[in-house]
Amino acid sequence: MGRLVDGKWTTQWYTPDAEGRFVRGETAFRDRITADGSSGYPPEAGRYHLYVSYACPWAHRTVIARALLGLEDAISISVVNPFMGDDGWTFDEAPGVVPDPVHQARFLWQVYVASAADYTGRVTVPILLDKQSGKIVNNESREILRMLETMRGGRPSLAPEPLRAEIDRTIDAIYTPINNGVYRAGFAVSQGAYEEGVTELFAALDRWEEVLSTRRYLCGATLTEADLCLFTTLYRFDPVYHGHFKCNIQRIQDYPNLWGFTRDVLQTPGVAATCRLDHIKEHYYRSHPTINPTRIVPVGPRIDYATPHGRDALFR
Ligand SMILES: N[C@@H](CCC(=O)N[C@@H](CS)C(=O)NCC(=O)O)C(=O)O
Repeated sequence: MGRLVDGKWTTQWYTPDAEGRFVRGETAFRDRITADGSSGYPPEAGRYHLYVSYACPWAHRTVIARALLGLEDAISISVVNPFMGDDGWTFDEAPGVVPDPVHQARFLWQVYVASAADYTGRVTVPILLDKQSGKIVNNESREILRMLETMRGGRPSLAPEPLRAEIDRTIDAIYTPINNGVYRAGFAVSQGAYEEGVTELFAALDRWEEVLSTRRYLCGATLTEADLCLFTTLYRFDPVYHGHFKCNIQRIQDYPNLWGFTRDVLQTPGVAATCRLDHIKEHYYRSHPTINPTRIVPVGPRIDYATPHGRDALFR
């Protein structure tokens, strides 16, 4: 999938390795907003723009952080159409799509090319862009999360200093088996690669289920970036990864603690408004013809996310 436009870019879902494993590429734009502005990017309200997809778990992390850190007025946002076809992400009109006010792009690749004329590579969300120069600052969700932290007003931190090392270790620990694990299972093109991905995924879910039986959040009593990183994968799990990516050893709803945790984060004020299951289902089921050639989007499953989680009382 993907194509060359004026020799400027290519995008491909993935190039499997010799054993059929999904291999995720490195992100290209890695500048930083720093508190002292020494990077050339000071934490200035009104200066930065976020490009996201509501469907994408990586982008979703940054949308939640923007809401919880009170940055909705300070950082503007554009939302792509959930369907990703041969042209990659677009701003084609649909419910929930927010067009690009900076470059008036129709295709997301145009934002990359406007930033680096010779850019070739994957065209991904999220993107944090500097409106002053029109250039992409960074397109790695985890780094964007930490940058939003420097712009935080009076809201509670999602990466408090004393917990930072543990937050970083936790984000590292869940990345390969869980966040990327669902893709390693779903995009595998050999039985062996799929089984490797799905087995590691469920072994990790079992492990974190245990951890979450002893503490409310991954790093203790405080909601942190690490929880957002886990949440955006768990939220998509039963409606999409379980069926579409064949991650079906069991559901998240079958894990009392992971399921309670999912509802706990979702019911945190500000989070539900960032969650769009319609974009999520539309994106995955319609955009991967090798996995779902009919592009039919399933109607179910019916899931009650509003059930009280009780985790506040449990870990008081
Ligand atoms: N490492 C990146 C991954 C971002 C990513 O892979 N985003 C997906 C959407 S879920 C995307 O835009 N894919 C388009 C493509 O690969 O062509 C991050 O965490 O920000």
